[in-house]
Amino acid sequence: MKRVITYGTFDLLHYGHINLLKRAKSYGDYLIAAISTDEFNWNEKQKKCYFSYDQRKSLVESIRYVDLVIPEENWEQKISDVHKYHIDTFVIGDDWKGKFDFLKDEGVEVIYLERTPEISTTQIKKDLNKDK
Ligand code: C2G
Repeated sequence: MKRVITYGTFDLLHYGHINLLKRAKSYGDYLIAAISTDEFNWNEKQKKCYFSYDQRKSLVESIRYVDLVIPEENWEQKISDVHKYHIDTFVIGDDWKGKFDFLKDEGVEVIYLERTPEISTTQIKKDLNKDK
């Protein structure tokens, strides 16, 4: 069984996220999605989410491509996660290209996938504010 992992905030879940998760799953048989906690988002990514961690978790858990959701609490956990969950492949969007190549030293295949153009949580918020 090939095991894949990916990390993200997944706020205001949209088709760009779904495209990523669908393609990530195609690299194996079991996909883990590590979702950034509210604290990690605020402290490390200065992101204030619309949906709480629990809400984002329940949304991502309902996606057919996702087999398990775990919390992402810090930048460092990726190295322990790939061993703890016996991961073969790490997948993330190419906005992170090169940032996680260190996982190759852990024997993990690292894949950066092209982001879905035009859509982003930030864009959704901007568009909704425009209509006010
Ligand atoms: N994504 C995408 N296309 C978009 C928007 C997002 O492919 N139009 C991908 C991102 O590249 C990422 C995943 O969907 O792989 C989740 O996106 P975000 O929620 O924005 O995740 P991010 O804040 O980049 O967190 O440790 C890694 C970080 O937690 C990644």
